[in-house]
Amino acid sequence: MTTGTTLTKFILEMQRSYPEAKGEFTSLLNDIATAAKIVTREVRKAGLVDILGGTGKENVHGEKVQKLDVFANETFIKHLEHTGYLAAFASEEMDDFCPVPEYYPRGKYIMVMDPLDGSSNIDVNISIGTIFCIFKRVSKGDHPDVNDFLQCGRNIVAAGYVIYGSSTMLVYSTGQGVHGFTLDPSVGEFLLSHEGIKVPEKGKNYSINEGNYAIWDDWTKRYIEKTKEKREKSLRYVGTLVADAHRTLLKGGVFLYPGDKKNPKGKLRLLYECFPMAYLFEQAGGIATDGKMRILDKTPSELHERSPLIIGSKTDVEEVLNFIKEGM
Ligand code: P6P
Repeated sequence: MTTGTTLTKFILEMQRSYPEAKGEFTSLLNDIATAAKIVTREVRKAGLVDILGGTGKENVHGEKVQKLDVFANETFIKHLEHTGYLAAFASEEMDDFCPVPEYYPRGKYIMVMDPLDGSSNIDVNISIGTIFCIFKRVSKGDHPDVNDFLQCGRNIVAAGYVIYGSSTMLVYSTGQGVHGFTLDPSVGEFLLSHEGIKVPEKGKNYSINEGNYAIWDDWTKRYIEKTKEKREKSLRYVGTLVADAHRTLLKGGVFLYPGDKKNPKGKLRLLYECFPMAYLFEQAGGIATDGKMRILDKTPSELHERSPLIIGSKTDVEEVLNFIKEGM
């Protein structure tokens, strides 16, 4: 399809070419896009209004909650709960899952999200993002339950992210490849800019927080030392998963947030950070692993479970897996 096609037109065209694709995602993705435009408006003026700084509260992970986190969480829920396609939400910003209010129709999907990933970077004007993925409910009847969220990654039906960077982009997949749309603020529309994204077979960057060197497992130290010796890759690390993943998706290479001696499960959350990125990287021909198993083969035992994450180009991630095997 031609660059510049609107998100709505693209989804409808895709629906026609994939008879099994139904209209549900058209409405959902359009409402996600609307919420993303509203969050963009606040992010773009974050330095000017009293939306910076913390709320003084902490989220379930003991991390200070920035006001924009709360705003983003509320905005996405408000624009999606009425659609009749979703039955419940889970979010980094909410301790428990949140059913759609009973005065709205509860649909057959549930959505998990990190409404504002990288929020510690807001105050210094570094890219931040929203990450989401969608599952079909497994519970029957009116009331969704936690098992709707504790599903294997293979059950994901759609995933994506919004990156609030030099431009705002929506990148998503519903199982028919990965497609990127860039917000044109002059018309207020997301326009097709990256159709059929494929992760390059190999890339020139590695991405990891080297500040954790002292607590890395031996294999991580050996891999990074070898990578530095070979001088074939440059270190790029933003500290916002969406930004580091987006660069890796487009340019190739490898992003690692591995487990370490202090946190064997790593820092990132399986449900709304690792799963969506794993779904997208696999749809784009890349690999997503926790170092021992495919991320999408995992099943969380609780909403905010953490997991090591290694995503990127096939050749580059396979090289990492070889270092892990040698260390066994
Ligand atoms: P560190 C942001 O807080 C986040 O959850 C991810 O977006 C990012 O990849 C990671 O944490 C950065 O963690 O320990 O390198 O600051």
